[in-house]
Amino acid sequence: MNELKESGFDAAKTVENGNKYLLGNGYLGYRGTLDEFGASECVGLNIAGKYDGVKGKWRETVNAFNPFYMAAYAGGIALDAREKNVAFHEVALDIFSGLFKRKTVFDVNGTSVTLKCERFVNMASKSNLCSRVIITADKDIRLNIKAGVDTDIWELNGPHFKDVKTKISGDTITASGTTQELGYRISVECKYSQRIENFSGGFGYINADIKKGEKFVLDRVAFVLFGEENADGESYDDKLKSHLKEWERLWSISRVYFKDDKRAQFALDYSIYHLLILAPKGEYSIAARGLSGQTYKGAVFWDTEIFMLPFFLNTLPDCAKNLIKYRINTLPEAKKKAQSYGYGGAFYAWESQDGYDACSDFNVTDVFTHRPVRTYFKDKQIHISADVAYAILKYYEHTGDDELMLAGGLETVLECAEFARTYSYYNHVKDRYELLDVIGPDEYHERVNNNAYTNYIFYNITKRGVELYEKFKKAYPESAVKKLKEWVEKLYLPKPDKNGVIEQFDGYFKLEDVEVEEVRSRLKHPNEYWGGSGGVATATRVIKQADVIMLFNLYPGLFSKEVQKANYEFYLPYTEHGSSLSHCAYALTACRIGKTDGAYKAFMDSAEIDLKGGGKQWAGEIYIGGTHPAASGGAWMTAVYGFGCNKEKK
Ligand code: IFM
Repeated sequence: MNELKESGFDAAKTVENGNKYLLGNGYLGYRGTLDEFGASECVGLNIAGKYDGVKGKWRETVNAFNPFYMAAYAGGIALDAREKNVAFHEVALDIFSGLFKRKTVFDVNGTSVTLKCERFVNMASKSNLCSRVIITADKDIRLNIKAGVDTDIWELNGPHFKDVKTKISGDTITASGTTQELGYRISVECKYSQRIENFSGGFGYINADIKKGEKFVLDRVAFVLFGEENADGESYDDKLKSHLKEWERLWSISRVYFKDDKRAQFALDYSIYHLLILAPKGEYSIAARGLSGQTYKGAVFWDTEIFMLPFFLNTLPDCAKNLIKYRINTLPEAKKKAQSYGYGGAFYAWESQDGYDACSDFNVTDVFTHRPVRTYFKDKQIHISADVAYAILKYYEHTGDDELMLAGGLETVLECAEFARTYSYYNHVKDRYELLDVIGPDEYHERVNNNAYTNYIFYNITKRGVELYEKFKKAYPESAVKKLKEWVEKLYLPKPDKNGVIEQFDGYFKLEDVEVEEVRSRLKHPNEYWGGSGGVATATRVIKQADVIMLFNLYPGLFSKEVQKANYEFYLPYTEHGSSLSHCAYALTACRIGKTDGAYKAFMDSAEIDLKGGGKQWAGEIYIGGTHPAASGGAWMTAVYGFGCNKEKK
């Protein structure tokens, strides 16, 4: 199956389909919305890594002006999928060629009018996106089209543009604006294949009489440009050709095959599609909600290093290098963050916007009181630094890129280790270092001591960093390495108990022993936040996402199968999978311990999340919807490292 397809129009699916039918080229993302839609239907042209903050609101990535707005009328009647005169409506996404297609047939007072649209974000370019509209009718009819660059854009924390100006020059409409905070001058330019009349405020009109059976074609070739950048003069067909060629190349190196399982094959292909449309075209990284909009502030989380990087390492190593360089380039900010808390080394941003930590002290709003809730993700989710170091080491393991290690790679690893060393507490009684007051991957339990994931990952990245120092003998002061060596030997690693279970953090076993559904039944509001100081899960064993289980995926060789099995069986009933990162973590572990059914189910939950419009949409009153590229990356890892590498059956 090449296409994702859906017939009939359902207004309730507008937001979900915007995500599901998303187009992208690693730099620009265009949501799967219809030509006649505007800001209220969440039309979005999201730009990777271009941030702006409006005073008093969260800083987020910028959505550019929409070049493809169009309101068409035939015989004076609107060609709008929301109207009653729709005889047929279908949208499709061809994931092998990155083409969005739409076909709507209207009954215009007895005349059948067909509106077709094809759209792509040019994979062979950074700044280009194109649309072709074809209108036909079974009787002669008059067309009036209002089209232009819509400057009224969907924004979560905007408006981001000031000094918005629109102009027309020949067949090209341009809208430009300057971002409020950082002063980027962004222009959206759109070249029309039809004459535009009566231009005003970004829109113009195209009038045409079409004969029965004749095609009216409108091509639009658009660019998102910064400062002095220029558009080129290529046609829609030229652009389509290079776009398709690039998609062919990408699939030739990235497809993974399932034998005799069409549903799993499509889910995996769709996951790979979502990773490919995010492959960075420069030294920037991937946001947690990809290019589907401004959710999570367009910020980069550990999702990229731990869940997406493996795909890029194995398919597009240059993109993997870009992801790694993004972290090396933002080392100065990570050092500043560590210093600001009184620590040494590098404490990476929990929600990175070019290194700046966009994570708010109040990242959730309470649904009952409507008050911001103090969350400690930014201050205490210290494993982010270990995740970054882990990714650099993984990259090195795959590529043997000594140059990158010498150009900041090893320094970054050691700075991350140094941060943990300075963060740690020496327990005199037990003669060991402990990592106290942290948050592990399970965000429902804040400010805990000795989270197993955190301690183990810091231990391992430090050990490896120190070993590599012996090889390179450069890039870091020897005295600091000596301290790290001594420290890591005494870093406490929670061991499996008599049942083989590793306690997620000190005291976890003493929490109320109830499972997910019991805790869910205690909710008083569907969007209530489960964690933090007063959440329903806080005093219980119920966890948001894979935590100890995630550790096994990073270091499968460190733990016996029996231990992995014991923990899988223990933690699964307590795991809410409230994060899209969770299913794949269980899927991977399930593969290693021969839980074939569990692995398959968890794989599908991960791979189909955006096909089904799954995942939580709200954290308290904060909208967190969008695509879930970490789940796509996790699905890919499960297929390759899980199903592909584990032969053992249940
Ligand atoms: O990084 C994740 C985190 O682990 C759970 N909350 C959502 C973040 C972004 O996906």
